[in-house]
Amino acid sequence: MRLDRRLIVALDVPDATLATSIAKAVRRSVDAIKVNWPLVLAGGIQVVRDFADLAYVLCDFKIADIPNTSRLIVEQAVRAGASGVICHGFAGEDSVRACVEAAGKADVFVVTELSHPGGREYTAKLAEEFARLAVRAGAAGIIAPATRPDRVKALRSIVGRSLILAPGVGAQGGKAADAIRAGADAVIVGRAIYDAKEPARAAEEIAAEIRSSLR
Ligand code: 3DU
Repeated sequence: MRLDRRLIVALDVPDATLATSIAKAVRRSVDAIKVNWPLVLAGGIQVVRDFADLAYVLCDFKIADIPNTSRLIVEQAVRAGASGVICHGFAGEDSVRACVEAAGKADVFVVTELSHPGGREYTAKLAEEFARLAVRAGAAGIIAPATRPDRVKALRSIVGRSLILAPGVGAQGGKAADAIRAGADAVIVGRAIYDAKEPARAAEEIAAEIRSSLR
């Protein structure tokens, strides 16, 4: 995964036409487009095919099933054009390994600790284990909370040079610069970009914040 801007847009817009126009507007300001269930359920898997012509598409299907079902989901995502997929660590090592095997050349990212307050209840308690599991299973990286930069830092010490993508910037209260300084390779931003009056401008502003945090 090439991370020049260190910014990934989460297009949780349940309208394929609107999502496509935002994708076209922001594509030069971001490294990837993350697609989640709201958009795929509204627009079908065709949205992944369409976006794959524009950018690296990261399918955030938060796969958490038995290995066979996990494999079948990853195969469909990759067949549609996904360059990366997201699975949960809590489904266990055999399920994560099934995702990595089915992904082939595509990247797999493992969710460790969810970024919302409820993420502290259960996922935080095992986040380090999920991070270790991700490395062992050969995943490209992990998903860690931009809302808690201290946790990004702690997880970085476990995953070494594996990638860390951090959602929770903007609407959830996290700051891009803080997450990057804590060790995230890129931040994932949804509402602060797609709900903005000018999404391209909002993305550029976040990219500028990231650049300045690196000086
Ligand atoms: O809060 P935002 O609108 O910036 O969207 C964040 C996106 O990242 C959204 O698609 C959500 O499902 C995903 N995500 C998290 O927010 C937190 C996680 O721990 C994992 C994924």
